[in-house]
Amino acid sequence: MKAGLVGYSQTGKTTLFNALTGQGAQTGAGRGTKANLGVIKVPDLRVDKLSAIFKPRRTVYAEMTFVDLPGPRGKGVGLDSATIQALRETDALALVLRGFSGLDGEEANATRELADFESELILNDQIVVERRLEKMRKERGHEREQAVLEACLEVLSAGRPIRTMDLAPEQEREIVSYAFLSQRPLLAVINTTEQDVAKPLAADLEQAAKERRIELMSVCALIEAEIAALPQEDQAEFLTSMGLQEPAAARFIRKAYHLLDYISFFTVGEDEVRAWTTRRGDKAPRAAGRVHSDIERGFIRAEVMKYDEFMLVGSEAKMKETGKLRIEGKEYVVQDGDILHFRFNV
Ligand SMILES: Nc1nc2c(ncn2[C@@H]2O[C@H](COP(=O)(O)OP(=O)(O)OP(=O)(O)O)[C@@H](O)[C@H]2O)c(=O)[nH]1
Ligand SMILES: [Mg+2]
Repeated sequence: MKAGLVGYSQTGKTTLFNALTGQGAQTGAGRGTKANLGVIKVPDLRVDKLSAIFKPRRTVYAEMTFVDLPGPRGKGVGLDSATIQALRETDALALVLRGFSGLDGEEANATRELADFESELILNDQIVVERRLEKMRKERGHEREQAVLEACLEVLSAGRPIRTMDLAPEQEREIVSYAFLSQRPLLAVINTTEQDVAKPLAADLEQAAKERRIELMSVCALIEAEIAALPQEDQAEFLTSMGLQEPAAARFIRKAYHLLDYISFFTVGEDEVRAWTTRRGDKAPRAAGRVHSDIERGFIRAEVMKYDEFMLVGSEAKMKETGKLRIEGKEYVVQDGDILHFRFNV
């Protein structure tokens, strides 16, 4: 999965990116026109616990890719075509909003920034839809697609994102190839000052986010970058001293996961304990395909153990004895926390 860190210039995207990827407190990279790419491990206590039981040669966490994209310099400047292309290649967007006074002393106004940035996304989509409809109205044979696009245009013209439309799955399919920007799941990250990080968010911001179906969280990127730069042993102590439960990276990833309907399943053994990412609702063969396409093609069945049940008894043998190791077929819908073993034949 790939999440784009977007937002206006000097809002702290690169600082946050460095914190998330553990590159420490350094800014500058990702500035200007260059995009930064980073992969982070998804922290998961369940992986640690399984690893403690199996003592495998390798422990592998799920991964998430971030792209740190340079933002427009201000309202009205617009997103350049390279950035738009990069946005289209992401699964979800994390929009970084400035919650601290700017260098020139300009006060933070996250609510306005949020509205402005969404307008950019909406405008881009509107242009795409209008161009397409102009052609379609002269042709025939695209009636279903045209109907969905007309509905989109109405919403976009009213300044609302496509995200807020309740499209049926068959309508979604008609427009999936457009990869509309205002349809992307969006997590707004308010980059606050050290003083404000524990404070509740402003009511108008909460309201604006709700109307747009946007999730909110606040972080202090500077603190997070400092934490990330500390040696592992000191991180917990520092967090406690700041009154924080865990680094923002963990919260951020959980939010992003939730937002995207991603879940984790595990494969275990003496060789490797590993977490994998799949979409909520995926059936066993699709999940198997995340591990290897051969396993999806040759899928026969999956042996399933529930993480919680497994932790209670502590071994595969006991799971079998108590009848808790289940054999599931092609129609099984994988659940978050499933420990899976695939049987396949190629
Ligand atoms: N006061 C304060 N300054 C911050 C915070 N986060 C970032 N900054 C500062 O804001 C400036 C810009 O940070 P960057 O992370 O480079 O911002 P950016 O969004 O990547 O900027 P562009 O790449 O130009 O789009 C740097 O001087 C940071 O030190 C914060 O939480 N509080
Ligand atoms: Mg940057």
